[in-house]
Parts: sequence; C-alpha cells; structure tokens
Amino acid sequence: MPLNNRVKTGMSKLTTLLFDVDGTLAETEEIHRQSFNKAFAQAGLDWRWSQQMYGELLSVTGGKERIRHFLATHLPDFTAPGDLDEYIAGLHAAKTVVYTDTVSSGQMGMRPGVVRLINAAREAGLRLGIATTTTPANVTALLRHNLASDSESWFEVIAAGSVVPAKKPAPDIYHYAMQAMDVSPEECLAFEDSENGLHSAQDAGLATLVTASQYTQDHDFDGAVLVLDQLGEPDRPFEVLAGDAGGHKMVDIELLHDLHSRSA
Ligand code: XBP
Ligand code: MG
Repeated sequence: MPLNNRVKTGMSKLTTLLFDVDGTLAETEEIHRQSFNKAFAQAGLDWRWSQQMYGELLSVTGGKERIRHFLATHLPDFTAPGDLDEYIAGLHAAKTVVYTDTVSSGQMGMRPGVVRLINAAREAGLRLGIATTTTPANVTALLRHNLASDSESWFEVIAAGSVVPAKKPAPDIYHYAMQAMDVSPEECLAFEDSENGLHSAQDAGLATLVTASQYTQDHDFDGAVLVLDQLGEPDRPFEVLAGDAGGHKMVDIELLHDLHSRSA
C-alpha cells in the first residue's frame, strides 16, 4: 500500500502551493515605500526613501527591521525621543495604517495570472498557504480588497510577520507554514519574487517558482525551478527569464505538476 500522497515512483505528489505576498501576489512594494514616507512625514521627520534607496533597503526584510537598518546605515547619529525600539514600532504602526488604508481602497490589483492560478488550484483540489514577511494586517487588506472578500479562508495558513523569530531569508516562515498544514516540502511548490524569499524557501527544502518583480529585476534567482516575468494570462504570455517552461505560455496546473516532478 503506497504511503499517503506518495506515488509508485517514490516521488511525493504535488498537493500544496505556498505563496509569498509582496511582489508575488501583487506589486505592493511601491505602496509600502510610499506608506513609509507618509508615516515619516506624519512624524515630522524629513526622511524620504527614494525608489533607489528603497530597492537597497529591501535587502532587509520586515518593516521595523528595515527602519532600524536605515538608521544604522544612513543616520547613525539619530537619537530617538525615548526607547528606540518603541519609536521604530510607533513609526511602523503608523505606516501600516497608511498602507492598509491604501490597499483597502482596492486600487492595487493582483499580478497577472495570480487570480487565475489560485482559482485553478482550488478547482484542482490543491491546498493553499501563505508565507510572508509582511505584517498580517497587510495580508488581510490585500486579500479582502484585491482577491475576494472571503479569500482569507482559501488559505489554510497565513504565516506572516513576527510569528517566527527570524524573517526571510531564514527558512522559519516556510517551516511554520508547512508545520501548520502538516505537509512535507516534497509535496509543495513555493512562489516567490526576491532573493531573500527564494533563499528562505530553498533552505526550507522547497522547489520554488520565481516571478521577478518591480524591485527584484536584478536579483540572483539561481536554484529556482523556473524564473518568469509574471505568471501569464491567456492573452498575455509570460517571458521565461531562466529555466524550461516546456512550451507553456502561462503557469497552469499542468505546468506546476511538470515543474514539481522535474524537481523531485
Ligand atoms: C516583503 C517584506 C515586508 C514588506 C513591508 O515581504 O519584506 O517587510 O516589504 O511590510 P514578503 P512590513 O515579500 O515576504 O511578502 O512593513 O509589514 O514588514
Ligand atoms: Mg516578496
């Protein structure tokens, strides 16, 4: 009697898709950047993160960690009014309000192919999870107002932010998500957009499909099972940046099974 979810060839069957959020489900980082700048202005600070600076600061995942990194590398003489951690947390909370208000307006929209693939995965009976560095409230706003009002329930786990001690590129958030779903890496595929995200998924043992995003065009995606410019739509084929898409023009369930079997 073959083991549960294992086929005769000894490979695990693909049962689960794990999605990153920022840059993967939607091009959110530009809204994050603008939200940080609005929060700084609200606090009376003259800090302004340009797109170039933000692209560099994104090497540090987590908004609070990113602010701390910015101070350490650009304003080492800054003295917070009171406890620095509390001050940063206050700035980040204000930023999260700005960000969730913006995303809740529904103007964001998901990246090409994301809604189509998630719906196809649900119809195919694949299990869905989220593994992200961002703040949980940000995920809720994005899913409710840019995917479907009940779409949080489509994901068996929404592993987000500080539920784990170490953020991406550490694998912790993917370990957390797989543990919550009781799945093994061998039956999953991960979807990411950045080097940090790819490293996190890889170190968790996950085959990973990458869609490069606005701030990650120049990232090194070595080791991804496939690198694309986007997931594709029937009228908008993807561009393969690295790997073999087997003649497919958009990411569909058949291609996912092919990628999974090739990565076994
Ligand atoms: C991207 C991140 C997050 C966002 C900002 O997360 O690193 O920090 O840039 O969100 P992922 P917060 O790609 O893993 O979804 O300010 O809430 O951290
Ligand atoms: Mg990302």
